[in-house]
Amino acid sequence: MPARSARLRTLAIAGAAATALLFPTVTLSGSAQATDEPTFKPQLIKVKTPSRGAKTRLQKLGLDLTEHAGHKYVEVVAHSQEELDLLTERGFTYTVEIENLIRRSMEVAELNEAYAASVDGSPLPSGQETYRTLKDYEADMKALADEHPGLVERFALKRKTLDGKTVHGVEISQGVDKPNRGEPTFLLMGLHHAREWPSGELAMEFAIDLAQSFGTDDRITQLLKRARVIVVPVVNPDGFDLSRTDGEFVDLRALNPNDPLGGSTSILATPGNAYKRKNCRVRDGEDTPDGTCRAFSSNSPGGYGVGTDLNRNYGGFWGGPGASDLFADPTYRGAKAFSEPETKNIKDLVTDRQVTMVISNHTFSNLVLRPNGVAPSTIGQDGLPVGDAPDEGALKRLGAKMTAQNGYQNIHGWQLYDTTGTTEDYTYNATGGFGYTFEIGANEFHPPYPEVVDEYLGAGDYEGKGNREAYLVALEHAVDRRFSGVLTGRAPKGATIRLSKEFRSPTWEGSFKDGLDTPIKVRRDGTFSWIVNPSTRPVVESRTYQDLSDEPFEKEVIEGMTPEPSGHKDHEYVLEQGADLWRTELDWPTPDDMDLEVYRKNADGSLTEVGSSGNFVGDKEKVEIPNAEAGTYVIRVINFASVSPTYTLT
Ligand code: 0X9
Ligand code: ZN
Repeated sequence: MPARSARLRTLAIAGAAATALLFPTVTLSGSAQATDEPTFKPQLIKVKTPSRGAKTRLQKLGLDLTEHAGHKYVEVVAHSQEELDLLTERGFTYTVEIENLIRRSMEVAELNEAYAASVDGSPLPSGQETYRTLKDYEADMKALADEHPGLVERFALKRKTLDGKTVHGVEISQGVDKPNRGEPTFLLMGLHHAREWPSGELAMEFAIDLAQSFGTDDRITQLLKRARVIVVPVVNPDGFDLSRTDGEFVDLRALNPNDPLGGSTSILATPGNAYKRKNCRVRDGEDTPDGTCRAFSSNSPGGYGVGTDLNRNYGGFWGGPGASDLFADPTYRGAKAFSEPETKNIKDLVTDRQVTMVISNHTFSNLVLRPNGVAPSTIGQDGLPVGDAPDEGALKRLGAKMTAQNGYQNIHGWQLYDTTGTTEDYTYNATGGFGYTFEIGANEFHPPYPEVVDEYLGAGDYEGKGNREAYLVALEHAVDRRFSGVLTGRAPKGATIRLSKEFRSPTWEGSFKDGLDTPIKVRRDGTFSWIVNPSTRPVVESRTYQDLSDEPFEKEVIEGMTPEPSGHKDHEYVLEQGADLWRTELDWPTPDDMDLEVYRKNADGSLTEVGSSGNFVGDKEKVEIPNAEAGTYVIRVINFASVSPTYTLT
């Protein structure tokens, strides 16, 4: 495949009407350089969050959180001065990591150009030298299928995007053009989030790699005889196209043949969508004329306000913690579960075949994340702590096998912050097929391209391994019979039989009609052998906790005086004996917001957080600690935004 190089874009638009549509907030000026850049440039900042509770409070501010977070911080994209002011007002402190993300995008584009000029093809399977555009992905998928008939097929997903684009994927398997005869599927996806460019690159490279290696590499050949691999490199083409092409500089001289600038040059950074995250939903329940997403996105800071967060729109516990119901928020969950065509597309893929392994690529923070999306102590729909996934042990072991290849951290999704409605929380709970999020890369949403090369092939201690090997481990899992069932039998030759199942999938507060329906073709010898996911879905598997009684064996009530807004009050509490379940409830008379955190007091006086509850405004707080040990604890009451003078701890 031909290698390409990045070029700073010159926009050629005929006529002033187009100008007004594209840049409604920009005033032109005749100065020589960059004076028309929007005054506030998006920044990457590192916000201090000393506890999990602080993280939850930060999450409630509706800011654009990244997955780059440690025990004591979360990195955030700040899109306006108001957001920085809000942080300070709420008592958060931060340091600036990247001061001007638009300028950084420019630097990255220049570095990519320099890299492309310095190499004659990268060591990637395709030789790719810089980030693909949407057009490049389309061309590469088509070329791959054309070059490998019978091994690679390009297909269109069922629903077009809101902007009228067709989403494509490639399916790779020996005899891919023949009907499925019971092979399991590994689904690899990229670019749910528009700005996370490496997530699509690595998916596309893996597809190319598999096709090239079939017939020469024995391990890959064997795997492609037993499994089907589906790669959807760009799940969100509307968002990605904007992010990839609208974050650069525009040469204004091209806008008007009469040259309103009196012959001077003006280079302008567009408000830009380079850091757009979501899809192109403009208003719930409404479609917009095809091709207009760009115009609607240009009047929101950094383009991030518009859209639904596809990674909060899946059905799995949709509408719960870590997802917002406010349209302008970065984690807007959408009007209902699967309200967006892009998430429905993926749902269709996992419900009409046996997908035994899922990886959804994102950037960044070098993580392999496994279900669940919310902490085990979170109280679920049935009033019990959600606990760990029933397959926690096996999910963790497979995570470790993959992180041994890419050097990432192997952790739960919830360990950084809570999420609901994410891809793998739905696919795992609906099918039992294991699912992971990969957060690729160390520091940026779309770093200089050589880092993409390293992330795929591995570098340093992981040279020769990297995500290429991690994906192969995933593909091996997809065909591992210890994790699937096998249905065998006889049926009329060439007949199609179906495995169907109807059920309801839980959202956070209800459920929706759901089901799986896999067709399979009987072999010419009249037999079938069909690899399938477990018949019991994880979501209905028995709970870890059993309720023996509604009444606690001991109960205590503490009244307290509310601290100042943003302040907190600590209650030292001695738990005299261990308890199967220790529940602390915080109540107050007004409909506003307090939060609750529980710490264990260590021998040296330091505190370790063991539970927290930071519900949205109006909801009261509850922390449940399963298997609580006797000892000294600190119960912390935080006034997030409450006017009540008193509170009650039970
Ligand atoms: O928040 C997300 O959707 C993902 N991170 S990103 O920075 N790429 O947006 C993580 C989703 C799964 N992870 C968690 N449950 N934390
Ligand atoms: Zn993401």
